[in-house]
Amino acid sequence: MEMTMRWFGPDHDTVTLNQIRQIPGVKGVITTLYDKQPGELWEEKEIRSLMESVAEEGLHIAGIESVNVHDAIKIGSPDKDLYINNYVETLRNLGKCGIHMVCYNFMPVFDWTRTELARKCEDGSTVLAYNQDVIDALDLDNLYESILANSSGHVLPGWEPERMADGKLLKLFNSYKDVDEEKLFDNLKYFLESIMPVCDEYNINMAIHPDDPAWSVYGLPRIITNQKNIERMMKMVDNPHNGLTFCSGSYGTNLENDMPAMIRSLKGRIHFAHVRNLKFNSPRDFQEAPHLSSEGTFDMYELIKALYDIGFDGPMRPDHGRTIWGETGHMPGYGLYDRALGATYLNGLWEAVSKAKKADI
Ligand code: DNO
Repeated sequence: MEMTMRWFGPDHDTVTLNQIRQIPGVKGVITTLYDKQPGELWEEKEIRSLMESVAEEGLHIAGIESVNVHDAIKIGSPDKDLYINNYVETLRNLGKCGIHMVCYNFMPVFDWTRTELARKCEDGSTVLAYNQDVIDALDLDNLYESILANSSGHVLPGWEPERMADGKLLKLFNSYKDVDEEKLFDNLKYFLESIMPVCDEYNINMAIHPDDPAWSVYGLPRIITNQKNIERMMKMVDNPHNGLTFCSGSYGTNLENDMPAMIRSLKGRIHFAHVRNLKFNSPRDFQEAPHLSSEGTFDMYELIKALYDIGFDGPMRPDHGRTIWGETGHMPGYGLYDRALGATYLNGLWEAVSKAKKADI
């Protein structure tokens, strides 16, 4: 396992590489070419220049989050092959640069969805939160506008104005009208079959991110939500490079998901781990919590133990943090302080689990 931090690049992140470097045990970042639109080709020289800026600060790129998949591929529209070709070439360029892990998602229209970006907690911190009743009462444009209004001026990943502003969201939404779960599985299969050869050639682990929350939002199909569907996905393109990002904060939104058991069933197919905790007011009203087990719903020790037991050796990162200690202006969920606490806690759990296991032998 390698502990990492997500970094959005010099123009989009308030957290600097030097700050990341000062977090104990963190040498790798998970990053992206943030200004690229889904479907656009990543040139090799652009990737190399990103790598150099990270190396100058004594860090390295442990993986990409994300190379976003164009909606045409998810919808299965006639122009999908154009975007798939760009995706394949992008993977080839990443492979040439020695990058071996790519996180992506296959969620229609929205990436992660939250209804509040700064819910106040008793201790004065703020957190991201989701309440299904709020979603049910909001029309789509209002959802986009409210996310935009609370994003501290950042373009949030997955909420690009190029796709959603000026009424585009409704059009986009409409273009998914014939896509149900079965069709989405078919389109994912087609995409994966097209990219596996280049992944095999350059040893690139594809790590699909789960749908967050792990259920349908606004009637859109969502498929990466539970063990049954993950198994289906793993089997339909049975190649170790077809793997996943195990995100506890996303699979964990559905309290029926037994996450340690899911991890144990996925040996060799988890290529990236996002680890965070949640607190529930009701099954469909939750908020993000400090990483520590006792502050939320999940037993983080059991999650880490399961990852250790299956021999997980990919990058892990603390996930969304609370906003604490007066930090301002950062990408919601991605300030420095609470994520640094999370990284340190997760490193501590990993050390404890690994030493206990070694002592057993
Ligand atoms: C949210 C993130 C997601 C993730 C994408 C991967 O904070 O975990 O936006 O990066 O779904 O493509």
